[in-house]
Amino acid sequence: MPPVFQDLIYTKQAGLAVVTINRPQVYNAFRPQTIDELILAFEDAWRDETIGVVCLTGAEGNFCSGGDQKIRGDAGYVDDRTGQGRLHVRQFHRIMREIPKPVIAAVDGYAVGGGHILHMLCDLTLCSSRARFGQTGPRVGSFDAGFGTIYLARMVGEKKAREIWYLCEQYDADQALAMGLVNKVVPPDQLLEEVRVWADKILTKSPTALRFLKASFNADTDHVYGLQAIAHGATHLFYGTEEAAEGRNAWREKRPPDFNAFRKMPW
Ligand code: S0N
Repeated sequence: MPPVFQDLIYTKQAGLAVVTINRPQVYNAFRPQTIDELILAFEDAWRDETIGVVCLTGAEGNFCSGGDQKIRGDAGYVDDRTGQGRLHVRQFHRIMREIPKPVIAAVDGYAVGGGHILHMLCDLTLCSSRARFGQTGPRVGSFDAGFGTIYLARMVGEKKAREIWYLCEQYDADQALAMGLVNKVVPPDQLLEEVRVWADKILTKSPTALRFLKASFNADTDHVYGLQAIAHGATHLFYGTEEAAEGRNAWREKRPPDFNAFRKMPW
């Protein structure tokens, strides 16, 4: 029996596991429980010998809007099960990369912030014509360095990656296709059918060849794991600062942030 989840919808059919983040009221932003459930779903898909492809998607017209800013405290995202602040999305990043089966992102609507990192870390991305992509960290007092910077630059080039992070603008589906962020754009009502088509093609291929190819593609950036651990530790420390709080609070209060007081740090 597949595990039962609160924040996800998890289905398996004819070799394809579909993991749907199901928090549409916050555009599928993730909380600590969501991350824990995503890890469990991917572990299940990893173990299941009938599954050859995993699809990560979001419910009701959006992919994922990143960490849930409504529960962001000074020490991470507050886990309502324990009261602890957590910042552990990299544990999910790791299993997305290491599951020895291709992972396809199906992006409808927004894939922004930590949600943008999730689609990037999928092996392939199919998106709808209404998809929108972007990073938001420097606007909301956050940053996701490591794969979020180094792997993005591998994908779109250094100049474009820096633009994406420094300006925090949004890019539409055609722009994403042009810069190599996605594999194909389709009408919204055909997105999951297209995933099925791609999955069926992959399912006819040698699973062993695919797993070694995935490991080999990953090898080029596996060194980033250590940098990511340091970077996410830095983000954790950053969240305890007034500067980070200004970004978070401004977003919650729907006003522009004022970071001017923080440009004077003497290091
Ligand atoms: C997605 C945006 C652009 C949509 O704008 P639009 O269309 O104007 O709709 P809104 O009215 O803004 O949103 C609709 C409702 O959804 C809520 N909502 C949207 N996004 C979030 C969110 N991320 N968290 C909580 N709620 C969200 C809105 O509040 C609204 O609901 P109501 O009406 O009830 O207020 C726009 O919403 C937007 O910009 N969203 C925020 C995007 C963002 O900044 N995300 C966070 C970025 N940071 C991260 O993801 C870091 C987390 C992370 O992965 C990480 C990084 C480093 C180290 C560790 C970690 C870790 O987590 O472990």
